[in-house]
Amino acid sequence: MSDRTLDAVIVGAGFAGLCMLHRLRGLGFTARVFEAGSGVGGTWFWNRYPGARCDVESLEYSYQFDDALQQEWEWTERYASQPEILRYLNHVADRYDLRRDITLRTRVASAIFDETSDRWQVRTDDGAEVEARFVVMATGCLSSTNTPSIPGRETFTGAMLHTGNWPHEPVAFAGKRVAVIGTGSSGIQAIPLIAAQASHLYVFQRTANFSVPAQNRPLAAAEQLAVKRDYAALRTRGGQMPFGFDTRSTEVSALQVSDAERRAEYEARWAEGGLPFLGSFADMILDARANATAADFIREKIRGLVRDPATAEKLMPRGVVGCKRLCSDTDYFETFNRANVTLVDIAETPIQAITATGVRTASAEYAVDCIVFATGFDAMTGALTRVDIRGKGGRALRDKWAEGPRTYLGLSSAGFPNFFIITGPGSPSVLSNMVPSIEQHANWIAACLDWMRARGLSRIEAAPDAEDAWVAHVNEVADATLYPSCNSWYLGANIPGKPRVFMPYLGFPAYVQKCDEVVAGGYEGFVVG
Ligand code: NA7
Repeated sequence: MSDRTLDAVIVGAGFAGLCMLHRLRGLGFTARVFEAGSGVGGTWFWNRYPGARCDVESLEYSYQFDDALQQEWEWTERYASQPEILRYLNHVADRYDLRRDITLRTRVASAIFDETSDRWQVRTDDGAEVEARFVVMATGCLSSTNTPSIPGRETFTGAMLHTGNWPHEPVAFAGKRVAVIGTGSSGIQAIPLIAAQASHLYVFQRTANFSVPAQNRPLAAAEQLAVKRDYAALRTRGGQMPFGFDTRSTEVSALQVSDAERRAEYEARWAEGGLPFLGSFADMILDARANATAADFIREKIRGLVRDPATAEKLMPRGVVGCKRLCSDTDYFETFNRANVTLVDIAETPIQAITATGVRTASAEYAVDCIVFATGFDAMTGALTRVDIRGKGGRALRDKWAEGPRTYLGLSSAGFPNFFIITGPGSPSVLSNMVPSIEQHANWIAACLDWMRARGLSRIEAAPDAEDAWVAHVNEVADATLYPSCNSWYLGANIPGKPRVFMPYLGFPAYVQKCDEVVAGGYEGFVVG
C-alpha cells in the first residue's frame, strides 16, 4: 500500500460519519471524512428550521458506544431540539478528537474503483484526489432536498427557503406574509412557530397527515438519572422493538380487544405522546381494519382540536396511519384556530404557478413575502446517486439502481467491492431509530475490515445471488404490510419519475440477527478475496 492510500474515505460527518471514523481509528485504520457542510452534524447541521426536533426521545437518539459519554451528556428535553443535537455532535467531534481527520466544505464528486489495485480513486469538488481501499457512504437518508419545479419559481421576488437547507442566520417572519408548502414532519414542526410570528401564514397542503402530540417536556433530572442507572436496559429494550426504540409495542391485535379497551389504549398513548402510538397494537401496520381504528381515533381528535369544521375536515388524513411517517407535533392542529393562519387545500385547487409576488392556485392568488418549501427529500438514494460512483467494469451505481436500489443488507451492492453504505436502502434505517442503526452498521463495517486485515484479504463484495435474495426478502416483508399502499417517500413516490420501490427494511431485531449470522457464517453472501 502506498503512503498516500488511506484505509477508508468516509463521506459525510453526521451521526454516521463521526461514528465510523471513531470506530476505524480505534482499530488503527487511517480514514478521512469529507463533508459538504461547513460544520459537522449532517441532518442536524442542515435542518435548522424553527421547531426542528427529533421524533425519537433524546435518551434513545444518542450514541451508546461509550458509556462515559451517555452517562455524562445531559439532555434537557424529552425530545431534543436541533440546536441541542448539533451541540451534542460537536461535543462528540471534540471529545474523540475527530476533527483532525475531517475535511469540511468539501463534497465528494466521484469515487471510481480500480480493479487492478483494489483501490478507490475519490475525487472531491475542489479537484483533489485521494486513494482509499474502502469507501463508506455516510451520506444520510434525508440529505438530498426536494424542491418541486413549480412554474414561475424563479420569478418570485421574495425569500425562498427549504426546511432541509435552512440559513444559519436567524430568519425573521415578524410582519411577513408567509407560504409554507408541504405538511410532512418538517412542515408540521415549523408551522406553529412561523404562525406565531408571521402577519399571515398560508399553509399549502397536498395531503393531510396523521400527527400525534409529541408531549415534549423538560427532562427531569430524576427521570434521566433513572435511565442512566441502567442505561443498558433501555438500549436492550429498544433493540428488541420493531423500530429499534422503546415503542412499548404489544403483541395484542387491535381487533381482539373491546372498543372500550382499544380506545383506552389509544387515549393512553395520545396522552403519553410521540411515535410509541404506533406500538399500540401489533397489527397496526399489518391489517387495514386494525389501522382504521387508529385512523378514526386520530380524526376524532382533530375534529376536537380544530374549531372550524370545514378546516378540520380538510386536515383529516384519509389513508393509513404510519404508512407515511407518522408526525409528532406541538400544537400543530391548534395552530389552525389562529386568525392569521389559512389552510389552502391544494389537492382541491392545485398550485398552478409561483408569481413574482406569491402563489397562484386554480382558484386564487396568495400574495406572500416568503415561501418555505417543506417538501422533503429525495430520500435514501438521492445522496448516493448524485455522487458518480463507479464499480467493476466502470459501471455507475446510479445506472445499476435505475429501476430502484439493489443492495445486500443495505450495506453493500454487488459489483461495488470494498464499498459500504451506512443505513442504506434495504436496511431498517428510516424505519428505525437511526442512531442505533448507524452504530450497528459502523460496528459491522469496522469488524469486517478488521477481519479482512487479519486474513490478508483485499476485496469484499456482495454476491449477486445473495443480493437478489435479500432484495426479494425486503419486498416480501414490505408487501405483507400496509406500507406499499400510499405514496410515501419510503417508496420514492414523492419524487416524480423515481421508481416505486419500498426501500427500508421493516424489523430491526430480525435484521440485526441476520447481520450477525452473516458474520458468523464467514461473511456469508459476500465474495471475499
Ligand atoms: P416529507 O415527509 O416528504 O413531506 C413533504 C411534504 O411536502 C408533504 O406534505 C408533501 O405532500 C409535500 N409536497 C411534496 N412535493 C410537493 C409538491 N410538488 N407540491 C405540494 N406539496 C408537495 O418531508 P419532511 O421534510 O416533512 O419530512 C421528512 C422526514 O424527515 C420525516 O419523515 C422525518 O423522518 C424527518 P404529499 O404528502 O407528497 O402529497
